[in-house]
Amino acid sequence: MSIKPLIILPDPVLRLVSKPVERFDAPLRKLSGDMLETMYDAPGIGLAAIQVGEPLRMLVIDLAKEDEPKAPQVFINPQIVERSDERSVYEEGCLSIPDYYAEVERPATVRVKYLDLDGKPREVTAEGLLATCLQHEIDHLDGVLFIDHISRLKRDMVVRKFRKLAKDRPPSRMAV
Ligand code: GNR
Ligand code: NI
Repeated sequence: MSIKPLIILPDPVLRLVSKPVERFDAPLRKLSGDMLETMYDAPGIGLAAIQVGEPLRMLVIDLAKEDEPKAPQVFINPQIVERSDERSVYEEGCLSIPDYYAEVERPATVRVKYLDLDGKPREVTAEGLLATCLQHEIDHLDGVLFIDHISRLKRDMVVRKFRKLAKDRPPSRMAV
């Protein structure tokens, strides 16, 4: 397994719409392992494939606390099939927008259909942090970032700041 460089705002790759996974093979397992290792290293609680430059509809999540055993979860071709009317607000962050945090309101509960690494259909009803994290990650698969859910004023400020930062550093994908 290996740690991959993270794609950072304002890289246009983050705006791509990812393609469904069709092959449940060794390279897919390798990618999911690399994504988990990259997420643990960051550290983060979730990661979408596009954040390491792979436009595939796949995401990983681990909500285990530091003193708990690892609990990696892989979601392939996930689809939200039901959203609660009830909303909840979480302070969100994103590994592709380092050190920026903002409150986002989303459905409190979602039902998600997805495939596991063997291509087997699965379903989960998620609430709390898992619901928020799944929605944040599934947004990534459609090129949507959590800053798209905050006010335009705040979003413009963040994007401007990251554009400036990008000018002072070489594109991360060249830094291999
Ligand atoms: O590590 C992460 N923490 C987080 C906190 C609140 C809501 C969503 C997240 S996901 C984020 C990792 C990330 O950027 N995933 O795409
Ligand atoms: Ni993110």
